[in-house]
Amino acid sequence: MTSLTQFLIEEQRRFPQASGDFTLLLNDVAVACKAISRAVRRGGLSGVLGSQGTENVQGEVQVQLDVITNEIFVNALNWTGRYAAMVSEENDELIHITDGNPKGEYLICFDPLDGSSNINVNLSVGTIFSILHCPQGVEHPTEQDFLQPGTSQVAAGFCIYGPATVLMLTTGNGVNAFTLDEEIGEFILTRPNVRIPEDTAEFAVNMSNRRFWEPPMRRYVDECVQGKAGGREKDFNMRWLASMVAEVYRVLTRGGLFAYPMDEKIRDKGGRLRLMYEANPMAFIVEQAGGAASTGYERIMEIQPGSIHQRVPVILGSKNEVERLAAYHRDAN
Ligand code: AFP
Repeated sequence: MTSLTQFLIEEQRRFPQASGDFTLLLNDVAVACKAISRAVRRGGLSGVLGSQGTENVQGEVQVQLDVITNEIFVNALNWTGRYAAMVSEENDELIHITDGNPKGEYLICFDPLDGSSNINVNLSVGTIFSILHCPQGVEHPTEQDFLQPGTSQVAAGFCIYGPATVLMLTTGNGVNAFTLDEEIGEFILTRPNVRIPEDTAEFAVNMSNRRFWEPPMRRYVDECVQGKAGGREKDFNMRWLASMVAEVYRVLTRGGLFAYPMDEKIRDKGGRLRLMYEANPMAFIVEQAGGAASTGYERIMEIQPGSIHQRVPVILGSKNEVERLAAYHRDAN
């Protein structure tokens, strides 16, 4: 039985010069996820499943647990001295480290409760995080210091609050999954070296948006729906959970293609999913597990961000299907 703590310390031993700060910051994130897991599981008992009655920077109505989990995550990291600043889906501006607290050399972007519109119907939700280096010599980070492409991430992960609470983590050396043993309060390594099958017969997309999609997306999904009758070599299955963490966890378990593509309703916003704390961390994990992650037109992790809440189209999962769909976009161009 390997705990997350043991795993991280053994990883750290591979880098003799390591200060231990990186190991500790990942442990801090894990503690925050444990606290969020408890808050989510007790949501109904604490009477906080309803709407907060406010909107976040995305113009989306916040549920109470959006705000509660955001506070948990910020408070769990603010004191540690490992971060120079934070970006949250729930905060318009950067979150600066409280005066008097030491600052560190890392930046973190996170969505404290992705899929929160599912919370009151008791479906899986999760926390997504992405960790970057703060540029050398920057004492007071600005938004500009966060605008690094996904290839600059030093770690990324998500914690899914489903039948089990599972932390999926990459530090650039593959992907490993840790299941929370609530009786001892430890994340235990349950899925070392997670890999995504290169082929799949399962796609996940919100079909109600079909009429708004670009032609390559419509072509790809129509072919999947028609299956062997439409020229594909197999029939396909479909899923849509409206919770990215749950979709990506399934893709990391049995393969698949997940897409929230560009559509005419959201073109002016740039897409639905946020680059810095949804698309980039998920792309890092998926690529590290042998999958692919694209906007349809370019590799997500090579996008140069323009703002901390920038949105992008997302197509990710089994490599051969993502590449087929990307080829349809190139053909259309
Ligand atoms: P919420 O966090 O507002 O529930 O949005 C979740 C999400 O960003 C992503 O996790 C889902 O894949 C996607 O939205 C679902 O979008 P639709 O509700 O349009 O299907």
